[in-house]
Amino acid sequence: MNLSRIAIHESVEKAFPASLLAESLSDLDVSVERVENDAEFDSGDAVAAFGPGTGFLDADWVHCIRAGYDEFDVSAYEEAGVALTNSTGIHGTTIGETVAGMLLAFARGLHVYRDAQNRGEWTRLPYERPFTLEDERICVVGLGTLGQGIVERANGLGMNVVGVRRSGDPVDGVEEVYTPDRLVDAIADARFVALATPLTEETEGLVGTSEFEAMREDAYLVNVARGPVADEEALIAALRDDEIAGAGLDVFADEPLPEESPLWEFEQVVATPHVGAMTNEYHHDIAGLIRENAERVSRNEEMLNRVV
Ligand code: NDP
Ligand code: 7N6
Repeated sequence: MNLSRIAIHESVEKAFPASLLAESLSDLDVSVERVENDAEFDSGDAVAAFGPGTGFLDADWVHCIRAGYDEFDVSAYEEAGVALTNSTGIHGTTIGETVAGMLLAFARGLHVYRDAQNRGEWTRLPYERPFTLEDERICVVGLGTLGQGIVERANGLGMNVVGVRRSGDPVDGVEEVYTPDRLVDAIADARFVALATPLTEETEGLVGTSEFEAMREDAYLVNVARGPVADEEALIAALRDDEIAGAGLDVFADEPLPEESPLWEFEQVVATPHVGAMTNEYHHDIAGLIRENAERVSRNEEMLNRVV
C-alpha cells in the first residue's frame, strides 16, 4: 500500500467535528482532506469514517472510527483486498466511567432524585431502597477494552467482579472468568450484569428471556455493547414483570430510541443516547490510531486493529 491521501469522510461528524481530526493529522506526510458522502476514492486513499459508505471499496484502507464494525460487510473488504481497521483500545476510560456512573446512580438513587428535582419535589426513597456498591457482585460480559475499563472501576468501588469471555482466560481484577456456555451461572448471583461484547452472530440475543429469569430480582442490566446483544422485547417484559430491578442502557435495537418505546417510561431505566464513549478528546484518540497505522504502512509493517 502506498498512501497518498487520508480522506476524512463527513460521517465522522456523528462523533466529532471533522475539522478537529484534520487538524490533528495535519503534520503527516500524506495529504489530509475532508470529503463528503458523494466523494470518489482510488488506490492510494485511506478513508476515516463512522460507518460504511459509497465507494469505500475503491480505496486501499478504511478506518472505522468506532470499535464496533458490525455494520461493515467484512467479507466484501476481504474479497476486494481493502484493509479495514477499527478503533478498539480507546474506550476503556470513557465507558468505564459511564458504567460506574450508572452503577452509582442505581445504588444511591441519583436518577430518582434528579427526576424529583425536575418536578420541584423534596422526596426520599423508601428506607429499603438505597444500597452501597461495596461488596455487590458485577458480572462483566466481554472482557476486552470496554470490559476491562468497567472491571477497573468496579474494583475501585470495592465490588466483587466476575466476568465472561470467549476464551475463559483470566483477567486482572476478575475473580472468576466464565466461558459463554456458562453465562447463566455467571450472572445468576450478580447485582449488576454489564454487556461489553461486539455484536456478532454469537452475541445477538445473548441475554434474553431465560437469562432475565436467571438474574436476581434486584439485579440491573447495563448495556454499553450494541442494542441487539440483549433481546429488547424480553428486557421490556422483564422490567414490566419486575424480574429485574432496572437497566442502564447506552445502546438500543433502534437508534434513536423510537418515541413510542416503553423504555422511556421506566423510572428504573437510565437511558443515554449512545454517548457512553463520548469525550472531547475522541478525535485525538482516533488521530493516534490513524497516525500509528499510516506510519506502519510506510514501514511496510502489519497494521494495528486490522479487521481484514
Ligand atoms: P474487544 O475486542 O476489546 O473485546 C471484546 C470482548 O468480547 C472480548 O473479551 C471477547 O472475548 C468478548 N466476546 C466476544 N464474543 C463473546 C461471546 N460470545 N460471549 C462472551 N464474550 C464475548 O472490544 P471492545 O471492548 O473494544 O468493544 C466491544 C464492543 O463494544 C464493540 O464491538 C462495540 O460494539 C461496543 N462499543 C460500544 C461503545 C459505546 O459507545 N457504547 C463504545 C465502544 C465499543 P475474548 O477476550 O475471549 O476474545
Ligand atoms: C462513539 C460511538 C463504538 O463502537 O459505538 C461506539 O466504538 C462508538 C463514536
